Amino acid sequence: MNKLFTPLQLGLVTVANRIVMAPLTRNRAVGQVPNDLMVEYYAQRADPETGAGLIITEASQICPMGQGYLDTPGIYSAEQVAGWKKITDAVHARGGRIVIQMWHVGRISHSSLLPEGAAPVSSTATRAHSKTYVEGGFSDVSAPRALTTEEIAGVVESYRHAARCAIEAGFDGVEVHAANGYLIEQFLRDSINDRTDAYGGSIENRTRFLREVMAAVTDEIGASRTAIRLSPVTPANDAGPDSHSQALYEAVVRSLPEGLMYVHVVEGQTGGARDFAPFDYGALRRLTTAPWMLNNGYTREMAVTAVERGDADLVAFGKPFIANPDLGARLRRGAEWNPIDPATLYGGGAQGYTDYPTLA
Ligand code: 8OZ
Repeated sequence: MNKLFTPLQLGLVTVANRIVMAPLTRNRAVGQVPNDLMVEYYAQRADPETGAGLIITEASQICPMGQGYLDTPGIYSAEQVAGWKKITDAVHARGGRIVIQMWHVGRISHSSLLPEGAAPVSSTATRAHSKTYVEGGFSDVSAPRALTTEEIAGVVESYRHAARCAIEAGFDGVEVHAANGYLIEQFLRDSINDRTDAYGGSIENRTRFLREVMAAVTDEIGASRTAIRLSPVTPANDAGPDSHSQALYEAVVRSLPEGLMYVHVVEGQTGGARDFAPFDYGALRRLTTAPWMLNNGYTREMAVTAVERGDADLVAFGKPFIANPDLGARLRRGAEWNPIDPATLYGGGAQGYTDYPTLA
């Protein structure tokens, strides 16, 4: 059989195949709490025979200051844990596996979304040239303030708390979102991080925040239930290129705790050109023994080849899973994929969310 459709051990759990539903922001969590419509959406994609071997949830803020867009879910309160529990139960009842993506947006936010209209926090006080989605539509992001050295430990503790909440909610693990120009990447890249304390300057210093987050999360729930997502060259959310991308991300991967559930890498520009900037992803991979997940614009043929050749252990599909709840069945049969409706990606209700057709 084609290796894409064969099982794999990921930490404490076995996934039935190598097909992963990528994290996808959908903005249906009104009040930041997962709801029944979201249960249906995830359940539709959970059966590994027809859907994904592993689902990664949409990015979910670890604390109120971690939110950057309207109606994204959180993973820090009892009410949110209860909402997510319905989703993990529904996925597990269908034989699926699910991890939650833990997110702090940093400077990619707007004061109207934050407690008491606060300014977003970041590694820097420089505003990003980026937009976010707030009540009433798109808006420029707000000017951030730089976290003080003393405050950083509190943010790390928010990651720890969110990881504990995720396990209480029944998730099989967590994926730390260290990609796409959000808080962790705002610390990693010298194009953004302008600090002069122990969290800025050298690669050793710029990776410190991520190392502390990974240490706290793995201490709380174990490395076998902890994963990470990286995007070494993406320009998403005004993340300019680091002056030494290859060296930076090799240092990142070298610094990761032993025995992670998996490492997830976005190749190129998130949702765009795979060859956006030169980068040796194979060299990154050789630095870890963790299962290796690749993402960005994979076709069936590319995914089959990547797993067959061993370039990847798992392949994550984003937009195809939005438009095709039965993407797994379509991949098995070599069937066509439904096209995506861009108008219903962010916000709204069931339309363009739970009503995409499956094969007869
Ligand atoms: C699209 C819209 C809003 C957020 C990411 C969490 O890029 C996101 C995101 C994507 O990682």
